[in-house]
Amino acid sequence: MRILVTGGAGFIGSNFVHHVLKERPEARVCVLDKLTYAGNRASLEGLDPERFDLVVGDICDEPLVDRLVAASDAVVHFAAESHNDNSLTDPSPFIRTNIVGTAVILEAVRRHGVRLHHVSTDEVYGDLELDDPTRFTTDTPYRPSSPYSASKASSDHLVRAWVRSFGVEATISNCSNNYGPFQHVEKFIPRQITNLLDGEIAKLYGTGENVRDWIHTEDHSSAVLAILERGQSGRTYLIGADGEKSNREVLQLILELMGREPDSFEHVADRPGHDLRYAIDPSLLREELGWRPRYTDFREGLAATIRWYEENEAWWRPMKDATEAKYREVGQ
Ligand code: NAD
Ligand code: TDX
Repeated sequence: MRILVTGGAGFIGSNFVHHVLKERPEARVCVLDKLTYAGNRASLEGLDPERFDLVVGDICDEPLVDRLVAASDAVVHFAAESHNDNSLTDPSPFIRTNIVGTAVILEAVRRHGVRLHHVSTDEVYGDLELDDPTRFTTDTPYRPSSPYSASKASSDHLVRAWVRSFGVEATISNCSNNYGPFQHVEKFIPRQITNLLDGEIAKLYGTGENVRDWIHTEDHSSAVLAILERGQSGRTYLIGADGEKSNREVLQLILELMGREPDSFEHVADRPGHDLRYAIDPSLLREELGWRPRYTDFREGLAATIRWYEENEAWWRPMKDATEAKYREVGQ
């Protein structure tokens, strides 16, 4: 199988590329990635050049996408602008890449009859109250809050319209918050770890009571592969690993694992429109496809992630100063 992976030089896309090449010895992968500030060739090092190729380009480039899709058996679409905070400073790249780029991919898979898996987020469902006993299901109405989540919601709607109107063969997954190695230092967990490694203080938005539902990126990759191979076209699968934790809990675990005092962090300005709680009900994925997460011990997964950042400073150092400079401008 020849798989085109968009956004394969990003955090989750690169994990998926390594995962698929390891788990499916017959697979070949072509990555299409623009290498924005979030893309990194170094995340794809060590792959067999006989089975792997990186094309540096934009998913909005129609002739390029057409050519690459025509040469593929399936497309797994990860490419996106992915950071909520950036979407609050400048939404325009989110509209272009996440909405227009997805439409370009849909038109190409339609022309060439190629199977698509579209990677999306639980944030399309908005947020839940802290004491709400329910979790997100595929029946939860869309209610996105930020320009990022609204652009991802738009892309999901486009995929469903192309399935229904044009018979495109596509699946969608909406996953909860990922953690693990190779995540950009703008995101919550790597930002705190690298701040502490730099002798800087950890930063908690607002009260820190906001809850995220954490899943290891390896588990996200295994779920996407299961859906790609065995999911039913037209279906949406929610991916989650029962990992609900408040930001304060996660931060205090990082502080403990890194040998710091539990109160050695500061509260900084809250994110405007900050979603309170995400929680995924992954029953369909478990029941229909028999998928199970492997990284069920969050403490252990977090400790391994901390070790990875300790041992791989060369990977994250080049992006750290520019990231913190952007946060300083908005008081975070
Ligand atoms: P990331 O920001 O780490 O990586 C995004 C990648 O897309 C980068 O390599 C970037 O260079 C590339 N890209 C951006 N614009 C492009 C364009 N116009 N053309 C080609 N390539 C482009 O993001 P991530 O965290 O790995 O997220 C990957 C996908 O998973 C996204 O679609 C995101 O919405 C979704 N998702 C992420 C999470 C999470 O916790 N990070 C959770 C659920 C869903
Ligand atoms: O320094 C920080 N301090 C802090 O308290 C940062 C960077 C974040 N936070 C909070 C905000 C969120 O409540 O931590 C939580 C997680 O923040 P992010 O890492 O920015 O993730 P989030 O906004 O939840 O979105 C993530 O999960 C869903 C991904 O970035 C999205 O791409 C995905 O769709």
